Amino acid sequence: MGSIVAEPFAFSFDRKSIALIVIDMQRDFAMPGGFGESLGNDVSRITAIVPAVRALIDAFRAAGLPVIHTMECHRPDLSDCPPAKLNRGTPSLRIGDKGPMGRILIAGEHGTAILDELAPMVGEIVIEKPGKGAFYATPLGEILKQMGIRQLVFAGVTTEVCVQTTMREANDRGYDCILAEDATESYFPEFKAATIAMIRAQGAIVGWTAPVSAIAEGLTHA
Ligand code: TIU
Repeated sequence: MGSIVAEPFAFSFDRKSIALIVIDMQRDFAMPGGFGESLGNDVSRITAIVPAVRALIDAFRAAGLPVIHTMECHRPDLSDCPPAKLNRGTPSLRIGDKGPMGRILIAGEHGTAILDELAPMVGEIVIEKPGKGAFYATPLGEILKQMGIRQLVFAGVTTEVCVQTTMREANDRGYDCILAEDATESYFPEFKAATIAMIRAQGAIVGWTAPVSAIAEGLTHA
């Protein structure tokens, strides 16, 4: 068994049953002209965590442990995008509209792809998801069962939207979840801080949190 120095207390894991899930590190959330900016956000906060996310991915790859990537995206005909999502608010560009990086949040478009620095390696699982949570309308649950995964390390964006939603989905499905504090980011620093606090409150009611360095250290000794 391995152990990671974490809050609110040590996170125990078995190296045979732990995986990393990197949530939605896509151009659409990190680059000007994408979905994140269309919603009025400053996307430069997201690119700042790329080195930390890369360090965490490298630690899993070096340990020979699974790395799973997710992408929030929709089919070109938008048949998997409910009107409630498509028509929400007053973005400068809606899902499916043509932007400078291609159609917003559409599978296969340049802007929808994962950032080059964090691109999946051949053989790593990539989950395309139409919702904020990665379990909803995807094969993720079945894939994790087949792999025998019981503990999940989370990184990616945004902390309070797709990361937190997926952690809560996973927690309810019986996974022990830990969030890499410096490998996740929000457009709103106060939302990131609140999410980290609420995840680990009440004796890890949703899960644990720890910096990338502590997670990498735990993997090395497992
Ligand atoms: N807008 C926002 O904060 N996030 C999303 O729309 N998707 C993800 O978090 N990936």
